[in-house]
Order: sequence, then structure tokens, then C-alpha cells
Amino acid sequence: MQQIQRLIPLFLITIGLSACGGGSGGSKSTNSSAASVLASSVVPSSVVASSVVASSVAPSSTARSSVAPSSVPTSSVAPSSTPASSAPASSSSSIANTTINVDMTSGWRGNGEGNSGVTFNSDGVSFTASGDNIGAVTDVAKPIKLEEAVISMVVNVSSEFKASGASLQPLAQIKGGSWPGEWGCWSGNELLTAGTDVTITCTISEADKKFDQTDNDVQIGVQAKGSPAGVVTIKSVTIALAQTAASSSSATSSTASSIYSAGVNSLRDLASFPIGAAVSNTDSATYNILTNASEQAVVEKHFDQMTAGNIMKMSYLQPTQGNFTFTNADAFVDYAKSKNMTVHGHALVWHSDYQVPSFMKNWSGSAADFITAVEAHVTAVVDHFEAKGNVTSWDVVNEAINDSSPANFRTDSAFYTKSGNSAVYIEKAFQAARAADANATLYYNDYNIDQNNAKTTKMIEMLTDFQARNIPIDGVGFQMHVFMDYPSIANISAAMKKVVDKGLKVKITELDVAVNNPYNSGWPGNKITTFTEAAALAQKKRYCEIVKAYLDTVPANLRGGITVWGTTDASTWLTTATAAYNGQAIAWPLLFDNNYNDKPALRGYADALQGSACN
Ligand code: 9MR
Repeated sequence: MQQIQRLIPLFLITIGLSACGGGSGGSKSTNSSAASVLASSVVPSSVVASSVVASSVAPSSTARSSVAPSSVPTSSVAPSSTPASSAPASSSSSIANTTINVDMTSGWRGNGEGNSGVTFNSDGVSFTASGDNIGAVTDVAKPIKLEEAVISMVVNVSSEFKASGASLQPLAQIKGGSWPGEWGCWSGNELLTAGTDVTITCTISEADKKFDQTDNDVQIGVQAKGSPAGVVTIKSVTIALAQTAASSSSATSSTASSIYSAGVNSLRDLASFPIGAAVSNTDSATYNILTNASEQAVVEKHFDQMTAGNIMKMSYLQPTQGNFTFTNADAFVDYAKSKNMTVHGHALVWHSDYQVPSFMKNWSGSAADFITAVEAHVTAVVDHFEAKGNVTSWDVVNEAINDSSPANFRTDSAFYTKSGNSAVYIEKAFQAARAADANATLYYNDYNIDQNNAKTTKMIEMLTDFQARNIPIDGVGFQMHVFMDYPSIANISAAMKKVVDKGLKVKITELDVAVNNPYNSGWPGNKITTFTEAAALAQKKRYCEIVKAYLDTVPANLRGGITVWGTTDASTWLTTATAAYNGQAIAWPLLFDNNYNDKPALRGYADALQGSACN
């Protein structure tokens, strides 16, 4: 079966997904009373219940805007936490009676005149704050009674938004009658920090009883106020209902059933190389390794290495030139250390989208100075984490080869253009990393190089060149965001063998195995929307075959380890980042189900490590 390129570069995905969000909207007239009935408090992000999704059906319409509140009363109420419930391996979601975790993967739409819709991404829902009252809303289906409910939103604004001085205004509005709403919840610009999650907690007042109704859907969301710019990401929204009896019709009950066990005590004990998982910290309120006990349990049980899914990327660590923000990354690395885990650093240099700090994207100085700035970043970051002692390897440069024209380096990269249309930044980054830490293992990391194709060839050419010129590089990170049927094991093995033949290490850095492949010729006719037992067993075999191919191809001294890109199917980046999935959670690509239960894939992984047959 002929297949086209199967993974879309992240920056393209981000743009392409705008179409998924709701359309632009007209506006319904608002109650513009200045009464501040939605009280707010803004706190650094911490809380959020796990596991649950209350889906909301979104009729087409849009919200509307309001006036600024006259004051900002505060009251902070943390939503009740929802522990992971027992459910079968293939189940999707469940809900506690009084807490709704709003679905962040579908149903949201742009709000306000001239909005450009929303994008769904693995962080949540983003909108471009292009003007006053531009925002994003979603519906909470009736019957819903929000009187005295507490709405908590975790939001994250870009540096452009922060710099614009704009504020955020959460809103709730009844979609019926005169569309009464509550507009008093407010987060002033001074309470927002670029690139940092904050939780805005708003209480629906009972003062005027307007939310004491169940006849109409309610739309909730947040809009920008002032003269905003940049991007706002809503990472999670939790509604703690005051009245259990009025819980949303979108709630579903968890189903009791037998739970699959892979019979694996600890994956890491089965290997003599690092067994890793990508994990979140403050970049995901729900899956934060520092606060989510289920995440901690599964990570500590099975893995001995962590990769930060996001928070060690460039813009997180150096948002503005010379200002390094290590707090969250330090907490992440310290946690790993406290559990005797190493950390694979990801990623020192990556061109994609928002993780490139604005000062680099907008660089107007000389190419030489730009390269110096890249080196300064690498040096400072590697130096910093060398001191911790457990950051043992780095993706020094990520995805520098052009995926659509693989004979070339990527030219749609600020690193390339600002270096004077040159890929010299790659070797400079490696040299700086080696100078900063003589012992860390330094990887070039990329996707689709496992296809043994022209991109693989280009990568090998780069390695040959580096080795000839003594540019320090220790290995290649194969991301391996793969499918059940693609690439073939033969091609995966052949591609790895080419790296091994250069005497370099191979590390599988971002493994996930998506069940649905929207790039094969049968799509979407062959799409499955239920994770069947057959699919689970096929995935088990596939995991086993991939790990076996790694063991068969890469000699022990060149094994950098295997890392899966996430823990549970609920936290995969693929649901929203693969445009063809259209926000449906149909990848089921990881080792644990939405509720942290083992999947057969875990057994397949273990079978390979134990030398058992793949079946
Ligand atoms: O999983 C990551 C997701 O949460 C981020 O939004 C995204 C953009 O920073 O990056 C995802 O991880 C990517 C990794 O850093 C590099 N290889 C591709 C991964 C999946 O997109």
C-alpha cells in the first residue's frame, strides 16, 4: 500500500487545525450590566481533576461580549479532584457527579466579531487574540444549573499577549431568553505571565438567580479585553457544580468491568538501557507529574527515564534573551532525581512554532550574532542541568531536515534563515553542548527517518560529514511516531542499521503506535472509532515487533534506550494534532488506557524485552 508522508510537521499541524475550531460568529446581544457577579481569583496552576470528560454539543452560534467589570472580587475554590476510575481497557471517559471537566478536544469555537476560530492542540484550545472581545467558547448541554458553580480555567498566554497589556475575561451565558450572562470574572494583565499556566477561578453568583435554570444550554469561555495580540491557550476548564441534581446531561457514568493486566511488574527491570516516557509538568494541568498521583504511579512503576514533553524547550527556558526560567524544569528534573530516574533533555534547538522564543524568530542582527545566541542558549541550558547530574542525554537539534524535500535541510526554520540561510547552527549547537557537558550523550532527533528513505539518507550524510570534521555527535534519536502498518519493520531496522554502522547510538525517543492511519489509501473508510480487542492485540504485536527490531539491530553498547511519547491514551498529542482525526481520540497509541490501566501493548513491549515471541 502506497503511503504518503505520515507525520505532519508540528508547525503545519498547528496552522492547519484552525479549520477544526468553530467558525466566526455573529453576536447575540448581551447583558452589559457592569455588575460583577462572576467572582474570580487567579492562582498559579496546580489543581485539576484527572480522567474525566463531559462532552458538550456545540450548536453553531457564538457568544457575545460584555463590558469590563467594575471590580474584581476574589474567592478561590479548587475544584474537587476526580480520581481515576476503574473502566475497561477500551473505555473512554467517566464523570463525577458534581464536577465537569470540559472537553478540550472538540466543541469549542471562536467568539467575537472577526475571530479566526480556535485551534485544538495537545495543550488545549487556542485562539488568536486579535481584538477586544475575541475569545473562545463552548457549550455545556442542558439540563445544566450553574448557580453557585465554580468554574476553574487553566490558561496560558503568549509573550505577545502579555506585552499587549490586554486582560482576560471568563464568561458564562445562557443560550436562550435574552441570553443573560455573567461577566464579572476578570484576570488583569498584571496577573498573567507569558508561557506560564494560571488558574482563573470564577464563582457564578446566585445573586440574581439567572443561572437557576435548566431549560437552555450554557456557553462558557474566555475572551480578551483591551487591545490584545498574540495567542491565548485554554488548557482546561473544570466546573464544580453546587447542585448535584442538576448535573449536566453530558455526564456519563463509569462502567465497572474487569480490567486488563499485562502482568508486567516493571518494564524498566526488563532492560539494561533506559526505559523512558515523555511526561508533563506545568505544560499540562491534568497530567502534571508533580501533582497527578496516577501519573506518578505509572511512571515510577515502569520507567527509569523521563523526557519533558514541553517544558525544556527553548521558549520555556529562555523566553526573552538572557532571561532563563528554570523553575519548572528544575522541579521536573528534581522529581526524576528523587525517584532515581534520569532525564533525556528535549530539545535544545527546534524550529517549530511557539517554542522558538520571539527574540530569535524576530532576530534582526547579524547571522554571526544569531549563532552566538544559539550557542549561548545551549551552553547555559546544558551547563545548568549538568549540575543536576541526572540529565544524561540531549536532543541537541530536533527536526532540522526538510520532510517534504528531504535532500535538504529545513529552510522554513528561523534557525536556518537567521543563521544566514545556513545549517551551520546544527554543528554549532553540538559543539556548544559538548563543551558544556563532556559526558552527556548528544543526539540528533527527527521523525520519518525510520522509513529508510531520502530523509534517512540526508541524515546519514550529515552524520558522515560531522564525523569527518569531528563535530561531536553520539547518536540519533528516532522519534518513531508510527502506525500499525507503517513503516515496515524491515525499513525501521534498515534505517537504524545505517546509524549503527557509523558507530553511533540509536535511541527511540518518542514512540507511539497510532491505531488509525489517516495517510493510507483506505482512509477514512477503514477508520475505526472503537478500540476493539482485535486492534489492541494487533497493537501488542506491533509494539513487540518494534522493540524486537531495536534489540536485533542495535548492539547493546549502542542502545540509547526507548521512550514512549506519553503514558495514557488520553494524553497523546495525536488526538488533536493529527488533523484527519478531527479531534477524535482514535489513535490509542500508548501503553496505558485513559484510566491508567495496562493495555496489551505493554505486554507486547515486555515480550520483546524478555525475548518472547511477538504474537
Ligand atoms: O507532545 C508535544 C506537544 O504537547 C506540544 O504541543 C508540541 C509542540 O511543542 O510538541 C509535542 O512534542 C513533539 C516533540 O517535542 C518533537 N517531536 C514531535 C512531538 C509531537 O509533536
